[in-house]
Amino acid sequence: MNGTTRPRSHAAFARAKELIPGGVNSPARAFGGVGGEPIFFADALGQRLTDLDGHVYLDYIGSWGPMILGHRHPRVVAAIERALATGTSYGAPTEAESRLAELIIAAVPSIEKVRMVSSGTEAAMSAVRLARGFTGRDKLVKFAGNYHGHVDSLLVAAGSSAATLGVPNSPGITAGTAADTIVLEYNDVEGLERTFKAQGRTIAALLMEPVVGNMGLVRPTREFLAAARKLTLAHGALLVFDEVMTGFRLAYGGAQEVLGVTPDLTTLGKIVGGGLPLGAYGGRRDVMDHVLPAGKVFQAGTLSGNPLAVAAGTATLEELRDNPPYARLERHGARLEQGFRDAAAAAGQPVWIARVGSMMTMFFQRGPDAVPVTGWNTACLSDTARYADFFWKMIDRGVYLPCSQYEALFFSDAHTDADIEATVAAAAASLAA
Ligand code: HOZ
Repeated sequence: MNGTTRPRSHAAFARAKELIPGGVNSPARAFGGVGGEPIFFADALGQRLTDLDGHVYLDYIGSWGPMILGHRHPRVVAAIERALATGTSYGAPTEAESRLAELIIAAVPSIEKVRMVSSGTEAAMSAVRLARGFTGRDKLVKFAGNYHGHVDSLLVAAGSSAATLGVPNSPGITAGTAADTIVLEYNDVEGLERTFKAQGRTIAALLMEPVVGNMGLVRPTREFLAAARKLTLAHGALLVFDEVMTGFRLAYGGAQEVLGVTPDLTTLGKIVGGGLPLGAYGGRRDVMDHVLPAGKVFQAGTLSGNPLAVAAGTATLEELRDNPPYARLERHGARLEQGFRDAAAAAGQPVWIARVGSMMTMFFQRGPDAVPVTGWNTACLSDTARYADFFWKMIDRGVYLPCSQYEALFFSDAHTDADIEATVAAAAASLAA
């Protein structure tokens, strides 16, 4: 399967399996979608990862999104060190939290007030409770293959590792909880219209990834986004954008800036914490003021607004604001996309490639003609065995891609022109092999 040996990773995984379920603290990193054993890492710097056995890889995961500036960016490291010198957690408010809140509100078009939590999952869970508390309704609408963390009510037809590992509806989620979640196909305008016509008065929120990263990358159509906004407004439901992956990545203002659609609530994670555990949810002031203690919707957390995470997030956002990398990321993304497209064509491998900025997926397809991937019904037709083969061949060439067909790749501002060219060359060689 892969030619490179990694005895220290192998031993570390064997030990971890004895101590941690499946040997990992999150299933997305278990390599279940590509077979073989996960690689254990010892070091990360800039655009590179070094594994326990000393092999170096160009990193196209970036911790699944947060590391847009590359690993150990000097401005972020300095901010964490400064925060460290004054204490790691107070369980009390700090001025730094307001500074980060101000940055988030200035960046994200729809956010007027924001609450900090510790992960994207917490942000989604809290947004759901808030939407229900605000509207007094129970039902949620979500899309198959969209992933909003491991929140019970949203772990229905879920993407990411839930889809990769075959548990889109996890055991442990009660039938009652699942019954309050309506699952639709992404980009299906008619399905959306039918659902709101029939059940609009019971729907608290429509949750969506405005650009999906969790079934591989899938773009929304203009009509679909417009329908989502129009129907939620018409029926008094809240539109919630999950921008955990896309926030501060597709643009400083996230996907909503690029797409020109303003949701009622937005969930954030990953980049907002600059590589430390921090999530956030925010949106309309009148909705956010329902959160306790301003309002009555309960949500709390000992480490919410943790000083180290706030410092890392603040430094990351300030760097993105002061030195926007988005034009360079787009240029590199376009080159990567074209290079992968040419390599697949030369190898006679049918693919569907979807990309927005620095997020991209090459779906391996089975037929001779490319089939547009518009939602889970088409994403799930991918030739995952071919993807796995490609993944391992890229590993052997020092390129660390997502370990599942159903995850988007991310690259950083630290990736150079030469890195992108080396990746394109590795893809051409891997596809031809
Ligand atoms: N949200 C990440 C990408 N789908 C996965 C992170 C994880 O589950 O470890």
